Amino acid sequence: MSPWVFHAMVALEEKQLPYKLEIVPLPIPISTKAALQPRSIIAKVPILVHGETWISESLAISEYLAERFPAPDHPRLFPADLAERARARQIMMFLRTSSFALREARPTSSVFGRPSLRAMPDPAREEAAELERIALAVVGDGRTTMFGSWCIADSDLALALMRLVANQDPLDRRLVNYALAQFDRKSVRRFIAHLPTNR
Ligand SMILES: N[C@@H](CCC(=O)N[C@@H](CS)C(=O)NCC(=O)O)C(=O)O
Repeated sequence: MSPWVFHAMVALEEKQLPYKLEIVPLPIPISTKAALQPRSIIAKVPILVHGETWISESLAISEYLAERFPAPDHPRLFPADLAERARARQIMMFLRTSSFALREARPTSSVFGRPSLRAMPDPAREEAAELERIALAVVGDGRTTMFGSWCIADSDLALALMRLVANQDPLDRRLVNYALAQFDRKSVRRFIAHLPTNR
């Protein structure tokens, strides 16, 4: 149910890399944290284990995969164009450092599990409006990807917008279509199939 695990798994799926999933309970038990810390340093999920390399922080994971398994031999995660890549990172950093009230009122579990029945408090509503403004600035013309082709920032932005779509909160129709198109990607469908509730 973690948006950051979602990011890492979509990255692996889009790269078409074989992987084995090990699920840890949330919050992570103290003993598990203690066992993870010597290797991943920051004991939060997701953690990518590749040989002797243990990396947490979702963006560090997708950047590692992008550089370790680069195009053209492997599908791209980040735009080839430098300015587009910077824009993608800008959006992903925004999604990781903001919208805390919205995330609390419309948690990831309300996207992949049961919708939240609570009305949105004002701070969450204001953050939803800011998210909508930003999303319209990057995909407001009805496209289903931010740039000419998919990038990993599309999946993150779609998940943020799905907090509103899944809970039937008001959202510009173009953004609803964008989020639903993104959620129809094979990588996202495979993430959803992995969820304990769907197995
Ligand atoms: N900024 C991190 C956030 C990772 C994070 O906060 N993970 C949470 C789950 S959503 C976690 O592992 N929490 C368990 C804990 O702190 O016990 C990322 O992008 O990966």
